[in-house]
Amino acid sequence: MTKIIAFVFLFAFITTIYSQQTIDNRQKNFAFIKPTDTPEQIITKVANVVPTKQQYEWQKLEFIAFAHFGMNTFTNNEWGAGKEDEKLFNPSSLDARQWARVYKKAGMKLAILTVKHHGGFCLWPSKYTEHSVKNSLWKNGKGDVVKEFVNACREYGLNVGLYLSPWDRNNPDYGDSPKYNEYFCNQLRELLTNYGEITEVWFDGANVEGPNGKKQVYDWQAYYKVIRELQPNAVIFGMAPDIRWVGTESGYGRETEWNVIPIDLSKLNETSAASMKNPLDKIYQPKDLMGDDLGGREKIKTANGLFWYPAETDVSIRPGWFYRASEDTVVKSPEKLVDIYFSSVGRNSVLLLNVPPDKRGLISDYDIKSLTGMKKILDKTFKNNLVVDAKIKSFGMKKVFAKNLLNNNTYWTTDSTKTDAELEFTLSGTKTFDVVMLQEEIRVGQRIEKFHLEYWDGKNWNNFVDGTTVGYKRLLHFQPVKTNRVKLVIEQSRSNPIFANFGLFKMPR
Ligand code: FUL
Repeated sequence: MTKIIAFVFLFAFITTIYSQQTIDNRQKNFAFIKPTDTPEQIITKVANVVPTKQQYEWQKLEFIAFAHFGMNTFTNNEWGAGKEDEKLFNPSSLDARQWARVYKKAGMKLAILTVKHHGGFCLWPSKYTEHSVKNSLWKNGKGDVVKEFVNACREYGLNVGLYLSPWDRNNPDYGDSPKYNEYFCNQLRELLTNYGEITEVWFDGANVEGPNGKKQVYDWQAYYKVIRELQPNAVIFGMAPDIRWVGTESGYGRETEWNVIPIDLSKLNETSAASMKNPLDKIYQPKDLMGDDLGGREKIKTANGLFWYPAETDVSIRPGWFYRASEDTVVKSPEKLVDIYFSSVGRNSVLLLNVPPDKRGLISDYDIKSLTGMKKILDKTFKNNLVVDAKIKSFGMKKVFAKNLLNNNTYWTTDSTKTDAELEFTLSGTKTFDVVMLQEEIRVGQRIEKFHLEYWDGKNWNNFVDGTTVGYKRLLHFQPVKTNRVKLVIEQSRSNPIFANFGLFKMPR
C-alpha cells in the first residue's frame, strides 16, 4: 500500500503534466513605471518586458563575424586620418567568398563589414564622396567591396551587417552638423537601398572633433528613421535602442547580464507609445553603459521606465581591429576563443568576433587555423547532450505546451506566483561532464536571478556550480563531475521562471 501511495505521489510530480499556455501578445519591449508602483509591481513589470521580434531573431544568431577592412589595412593604422590617398587601397586578390566561407565554417551566422571607418574611406562607390574605392587602383576604380561582400554572404547563407562610422575624419562638413547629418543619411540610403536585406546596422560611439575643433551633433533620430523606413527588420547596434555594446572589447561579458534595464521614458506619452511602431527611437539618447550591474533590483527600483536592451560582445581575434602582418604570431588561440565564447554567448550576449582580411583581401591562414581549432572544440563539446535521455522529476514545475508565439514549443515553468523550483535529472547511466547549458524562454521575459546545480554522490547532494542570470543562454565550465543524478535548483526569480533548455556536456581534453 505504501508503495502505491509513494508511486501516486511521485507520479504527481513527474514532468509529463502538459498544460496549455497562450502567450500574452500585449507584452512589449518597454514598460513605464509610475511613481506609485510598489517594488513588487516594478518586479512584475520588469519580468514581463520582452524582446521585439527583430531583437529575438538577432539573439538567436549567437555568434557573428566582424570584418575590419579598408584603407587602414593598407596603412597599418587603427584610425585613419582621413587624408590618405585613395590609390593606397589596392588588395591584390580580394575574394569575399573566401571570407564568407571561413565565417560560415566557424559557425558564424552574420557578418558585419566596416563599409566606412573613422577615416571616411568608403568601400562602395558612394556618389556623395570622392574618398572611396572608385578612386582606387583596385579594379581600376570599378570595384565595389560592399557588393562583393553581400553577394558572398548570401551565397553562403550568412546574414549581412554594415558598420558605418558616424565619425568621419575625411568629410569637410563634419562638425557642420545639419550638413553632415544630411551626408550621413544619404550614405545610409545608398547602403540600405542597393544591397538587399540588411540585418544589423552598426553605429560606433566614437565622436571626436571635426575640422577646426567643431563638434558634430549627430541627428540620431533622423538616422533611425531612414533605417526603419528602408530596412524595418534590421536591428541597430550601439548608439541606438536595439542592441547595446557590452562595455568592453575583451570578449568577456558580465556574469550577471540583464536584458531589461532602465530607460528615461519621461518624454514619452504612455498611451500613444502603446500604438507606435518604434516609440523608443523618438526619445533614446545614446550613451555607453559600462557598469557591472545594469539591471539588478537596485538599478530598476528608481527608474521611470524599462526596456529590452541586449548586449553584443565585440572582440578581435588579433590585438588590433585591422590586419597587420606583425600580429600574425599573436592571433588568439583556439582555447582562448573558446573561453571567450563561454564568456559572451554563454553569458547572455551575442559574440561579434573580428576576423579581418589582409592586404591581399583574404583572411590569413593564421586566423583560419585558430577559428577552425575553436570550432572543433565547440563541436566536440556540444555533440552529446548527456541529459537527452534522462528521466526528469520536477518539484514545483510543470512542462507547458505553448501555442502561437512559441510555435508549439514546450518549456518548464511554475505557476505564476511561485518563483523557485527544482528539476531532477536521472541520467541513463553514470556520466562525466564539465559544462552546463541553461536557457530561459526569453520571448516571455528574462526572470531567473539565482540558481545552482547539485550532483548525487550515492549518499548526498553536493553543490557543484552556481550562477545568477540565465537569459537567452548561460554556459558554465567547471571541474569534471561524475554522477548519474543532477539537480537544477532555481533559487530566485522575478516571476515564474520559464525554462527552455538544459544540457550537460563534456569538453574534450
Ligand atoms: C571602436 C573603433 O574606434 C575601433 O576602431 C573599432 O572599429 C571598434 C569595433 O569600435 O569604437
